[in-house]
Amino acid sequence: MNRRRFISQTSLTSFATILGADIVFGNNLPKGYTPLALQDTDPFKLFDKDSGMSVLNNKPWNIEAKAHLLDDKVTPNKYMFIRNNGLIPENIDAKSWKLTIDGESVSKPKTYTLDELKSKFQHHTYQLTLECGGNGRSEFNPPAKGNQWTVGAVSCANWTGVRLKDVLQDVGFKENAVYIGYHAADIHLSRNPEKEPISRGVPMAKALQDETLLAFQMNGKDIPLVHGYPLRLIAGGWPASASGKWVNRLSIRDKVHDGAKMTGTSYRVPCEPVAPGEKVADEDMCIIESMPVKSLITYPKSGAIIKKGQALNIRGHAWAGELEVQSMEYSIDFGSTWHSCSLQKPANRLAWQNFSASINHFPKKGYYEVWARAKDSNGKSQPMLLPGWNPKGYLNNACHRIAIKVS
Ligand SMILES: Nc1nc2c(c(=O)[nH]1)N[C@H]1C(S)=C(S)[C@@H](COP(=O)(O)O)O[C@H]1N2
Ligand SMILES: [Mo]
Repeated sequence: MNRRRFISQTSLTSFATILGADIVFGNNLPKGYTPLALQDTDPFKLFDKDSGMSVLNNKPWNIEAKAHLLDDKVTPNKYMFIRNNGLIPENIDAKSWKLTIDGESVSKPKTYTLDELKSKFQHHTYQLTLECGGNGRSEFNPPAKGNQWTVGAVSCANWTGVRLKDVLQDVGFKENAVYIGYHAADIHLSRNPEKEPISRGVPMAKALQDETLLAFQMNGKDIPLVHGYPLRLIAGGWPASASGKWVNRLSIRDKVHDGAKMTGTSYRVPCEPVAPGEKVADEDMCIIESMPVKSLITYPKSGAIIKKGQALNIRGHAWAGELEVQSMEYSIDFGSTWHSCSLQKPANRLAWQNFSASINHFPKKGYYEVWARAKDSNGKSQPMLLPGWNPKGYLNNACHRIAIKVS
């Protein structure tokens, strides 16, 4: 090999393939230099997302949907929000990917290759709601630091994988097991390999549910890189931070997992309501478990105009963490009176439910808002406006509202 060539012949060939043209003076490219045309960080192209999505941050990448983009019953990749705490892992090789199960409460640590997981255990597919604990954060006052999610950090895709419980039972664990904690291949923003961007988990009872998966497919295809390829933990109905992407190690713990973002104000809220802005002692903070009841009007888009006498057909989804949604209502008079929507059963436990209504009682021309409100199977409804303030702005499940003009 000519020593004057700064860049390897293989990377030159692969650059040329991606560019669809030969790099004429390619042999002069300095080592480690990526041609400008390949430095494209257009996130929509990079992650195969719809250009209507909103980028909240690019380091790390955080991208959300808008309500009307979430109209599909099963969320396609192009409308799925991205929430990263660190940098996306580089050079993933699914062939050599391994998952190690260890921890204080494992009977004996065990490592599986991805192929072993796929061939040894039965596959299951569930449609599962994943909502970021911080979805809706932008509305809190005093404001909470972090990505200013509006309503679009929620998805409900089909996930295929093996049941975590089948794997945990195959490995074996002690009676004192209380929690599982995930470890993943993503990179801390500081690039310090000793630090993990995030390492969360769930109690054993959640880990052992039928729907808790070690997933390798999303919507029938390999999981897209940004969503956790090649292996992801999925714990539907809980803050999506419990669903570790790029998982390569699971620890069976004899105590509540104490990984990155399990303590302090991360994914924890005051156990009892506090006044907005109040300081909360560490011991008065509780880990978020099942997400609260919530809903989203996905059609029409806010700002729609209809003619007087014309019916307004609305539709959307409702979900309630571990619970089912019992009923769904809408209001056109700022919450003074409510009318029922028709509500479907979920595709399976922990999937969102579709609702619809035909509204034909707008009394006259003018500006209206349609507010939607879901009630869970315990009889708890969404608050009309903001729920309880908390330091990091989690769990805003206020009613979704769209503007309508009758002309
Ligand atoms: N390894 C790893 N897993 C992770 C995260 C992360 O940064 N790294 N973010 C978590 C958070 S906070 C959320 S809301 C979801 C987002 O999943 P998505 O990007 O596939 O929509 O992934 C969770 N799993
Ligand atoms: Mo999140």
